[in-house]
Amino acid sequence: MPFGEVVCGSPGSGKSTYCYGKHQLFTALNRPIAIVNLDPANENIPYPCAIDIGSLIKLEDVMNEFGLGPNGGMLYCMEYLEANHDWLEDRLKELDKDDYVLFDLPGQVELSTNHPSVKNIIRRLTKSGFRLAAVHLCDAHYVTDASKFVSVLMLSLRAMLHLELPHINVLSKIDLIQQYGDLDFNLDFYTEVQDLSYLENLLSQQSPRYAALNMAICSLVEDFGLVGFETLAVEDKESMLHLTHIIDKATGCIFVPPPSVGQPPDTVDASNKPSSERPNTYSLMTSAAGPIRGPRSDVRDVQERWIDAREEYDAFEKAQWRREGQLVQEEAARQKSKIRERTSNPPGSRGT
Ligand SMILES: Nc1nc2c(ncn2[C@@H]2O[C@H](COP(=O)(O)OP(=O)(O)O)[C@@H](O)[C@H]2O)c(=O)[nH]1
Ligand SMILES: [Mg+2]
Repeated sequence: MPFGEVVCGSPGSGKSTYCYGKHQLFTALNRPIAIVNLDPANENIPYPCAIDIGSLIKLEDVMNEFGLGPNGGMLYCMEYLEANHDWLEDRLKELDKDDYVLFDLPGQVELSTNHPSVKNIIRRLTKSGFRLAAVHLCDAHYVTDASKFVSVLMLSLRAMLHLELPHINVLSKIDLIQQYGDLDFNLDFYTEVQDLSYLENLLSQQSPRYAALNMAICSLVEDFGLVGFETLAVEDKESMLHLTHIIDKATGCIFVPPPSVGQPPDTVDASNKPSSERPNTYSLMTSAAGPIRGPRSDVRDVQERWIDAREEYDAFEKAQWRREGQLVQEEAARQKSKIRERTSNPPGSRGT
């Protein structure tokens, strides 16, 4: 049963960068991963692409042939993909059965809020056995303005209701949020979406004419009780790990590391390695279902890292990297001198 993610969000919200980050993380974790680019407008794709919609249809050809603009052309491409679902299914069958599959979607908002093609494609994938979660990226700078935050809430709710998947909303580029000025509330106010009535003053200052309408939207969002946000800074390993854990929990995915060489597949690692070096396969269920812990698992940690004490953390991390670099250089120098010693003094040379 293949697991995966449908990565959606407005243009520039960081979808392709996230897919690349996830590819790097999974490769480091020895988790097999494949990325499917479904965005025909994606130029200079940063990640290794297992399947590319560009080999089925090109946005430029559609625009030239039908005289469409980029938006109309994009919708045509997605309708074409829907009509040629066999193409996608055949390519997906060629992937490794253990691959975790990321679908990098185009940024056109209507695709995840009202246009039916993406929804129909997802429905067919789900029917064919995919266990998917929607990961909806929203640029974190929108939370620095109350009325923009209301738009993001509406957009997120709409995408949740439209895509009908386990859904994780994410405030992306959280590492840049400090650049946009002080937040009116702590970050947890925006991620937990608990009591939006606090926005009333700000909304009536910013757009007095529509304050009542904005508040009605807020209470609608609150009534559904569905919208909440995770945060993401794609270059922060802890942030990526935390988000991965949340998504795995949403899809029910538990990654069982492959057994050591020589063991039959699907068995636990029974090698003689010390337990600290072996995957803890016996308690996988317990740890997967347990509470999520880790350095960025609490939004207050995220606030401290990226807002309250960003400079101090940056300086600390820089010093750590420098130290790690030094250690690597020292180790390389040590190895080099060992090799030099061995070549100038080969074993057995003493006796001759
Ligand atoms: N600082 C920072 N920049 C990011 C992050 N994620 C994406 N970006 C930048 O945002 C821009 C748009 O990203 P891209 O992945 O192309 O967005 P897409 O249109 O949603 O695929 C690029 O310049 C990325 O480098 C992040 O977590 N932190
Ligand atoms: Mg992209």
